[in-house]
Amino acid sequence: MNGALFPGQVDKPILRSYQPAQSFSVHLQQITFTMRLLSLLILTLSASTVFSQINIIPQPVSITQPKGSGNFTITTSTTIVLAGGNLEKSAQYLNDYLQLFYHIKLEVTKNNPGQNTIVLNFDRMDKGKGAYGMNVDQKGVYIGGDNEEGVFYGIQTLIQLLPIPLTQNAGSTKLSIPYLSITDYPRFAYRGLMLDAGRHFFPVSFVKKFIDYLALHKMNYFHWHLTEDQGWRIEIKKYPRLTEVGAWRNGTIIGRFPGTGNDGQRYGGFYTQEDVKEIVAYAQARYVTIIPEIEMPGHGGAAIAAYPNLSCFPDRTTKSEFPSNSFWSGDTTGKKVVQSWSVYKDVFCAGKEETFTFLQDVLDEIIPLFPGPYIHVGGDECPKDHWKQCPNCQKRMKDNRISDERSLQSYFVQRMEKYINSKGKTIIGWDEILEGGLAPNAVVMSWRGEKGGIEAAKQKHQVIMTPSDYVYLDYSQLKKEDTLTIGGYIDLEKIYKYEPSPKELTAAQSKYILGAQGNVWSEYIAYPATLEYMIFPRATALSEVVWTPKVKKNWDGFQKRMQTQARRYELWNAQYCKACLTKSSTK
Ligand code: TNX
Repeated sequence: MNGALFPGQVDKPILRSYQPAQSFSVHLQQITFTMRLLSLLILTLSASTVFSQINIIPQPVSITQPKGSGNFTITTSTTIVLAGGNLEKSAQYLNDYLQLFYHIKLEVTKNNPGQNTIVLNFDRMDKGKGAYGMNVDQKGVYIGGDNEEGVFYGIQTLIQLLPIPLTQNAGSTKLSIPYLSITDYPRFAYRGLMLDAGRHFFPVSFVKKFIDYLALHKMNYFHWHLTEDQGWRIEIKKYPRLTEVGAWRNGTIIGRFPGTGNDGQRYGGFYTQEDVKEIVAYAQARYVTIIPEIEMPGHGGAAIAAYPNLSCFPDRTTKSEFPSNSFWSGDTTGKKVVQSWSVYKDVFCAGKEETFTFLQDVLDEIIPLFPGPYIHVGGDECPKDHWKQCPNCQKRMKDNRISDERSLQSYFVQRMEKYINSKGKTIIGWDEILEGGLAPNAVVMSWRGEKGGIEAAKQKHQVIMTPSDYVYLDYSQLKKEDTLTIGGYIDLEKIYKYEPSPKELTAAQSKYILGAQGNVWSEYIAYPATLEYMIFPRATALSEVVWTPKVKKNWDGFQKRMQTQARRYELWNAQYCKACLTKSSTK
């Protein structure tokens, strides 16, 4: 990582929330000034003492503190001891964090000097991936992971036990950690966030930051939505037009759909395969698995703009599919990358062999790039209008005795699943893939409520819960939101209280619930700063939903710990919704 934690970070003061109060007279100005001096003094004094309390998010399974408290202090002479193998990357992560935010670097060694150490080791716990134990006493810090992930999560907990400096230049912060013992492991194996890079493109540096945000919350899956009607975002060498043409649109609607105009700005971007390799390695060092999503059969408009034959009707213009009063910029002849939001009828043709050849070729380049077990094939929001009119699709149905277009979608997904399985990977699809019959090994992402997830679990399919009413991070988080969003309303309490394991399932069936994920759709999120604002603090609440045992969750306790977490956001220089942290009926 070599100082790359939060790439692109600029070294500026983090106390952006403490803006000077407005003063109306000289007298008032003086009072304000004195008060600011005083509060600065209090804040400075408290920097080295008060904020070393235990405010860990997600809340660990168990924390105990010995009678007669004490503190261990990390100094420049503290060493990180690698007592187990393959832990260099975790030690490096800790060192990078210490260096970036506390300006100290510790020696990493395999010899244990016996004291003033941070020991990284393995201890059998039989609590699955990510389990760890931790002990802080006069000798130092001991982290025993059941596995590598566990050690990494122990380090995340250690990071959260450090006092939080008030500025990023706080090399003088005393790194005292209270004596304690922690046993901890995740409730769910799947703890994820999805980033939509299709509607808006996010640069490599921010994708890395997003992965850091996952890691800092002990989350382990990054679902990367890479293709959309509004942009194709990954280089495919065999089909260069995907990024030459498909990664760019001539404009974007202004305001909420259907918009008030078009900004007329050419917009786009894509990740090269080299970028992807770099991001995958970055994620691996943080025990984050990336799930690439290549959308099919719907949401393929950008690919169709690049290769019109993928459409049932290559000669129909893209614009002709939209209402005549929709806002477009630039040339509107032929197929075009879409400039507006919503669902769009020009989907991949299910009748042509060419479509399957294309998608298999794309997957042939995608699969070797991503070492994780899953490929997401989308499957959502695929209007069947074209398939109903298309002679090729109708012939396909007749030849294969497919009764309706919904079943044709099943044929499509099952065929692609077979191909992906033959390459050793498992598919994930949005819950629409249940319609017309589920592909045999598919994992279902339940987004239209929990119904699809419940049904899939009953059919013994694995499920990731991501219901739009609870975990859509593109929805508003304040009643009076002054940021343009897609609408909806999910406040911090609602997401915190989300329960991913539905009561409709028996204990045996609920084993199929792998976990949950927050989705960041980016129609109305064009910039990293807006994206941070939308995910924080809600992603922090979600981390506790997926990690902490149900009985340990506590809304009041969480809100208290959030006060410290907000200071961590400040430390990281991350945007967040400040108003979401105050109890107020006017929200
Ligand atoms: C539904 S969730 C979609 C996305 C939109 C999102 C907006 C899902 C599988 N499809 O295409 O961006 O709503 O909230």
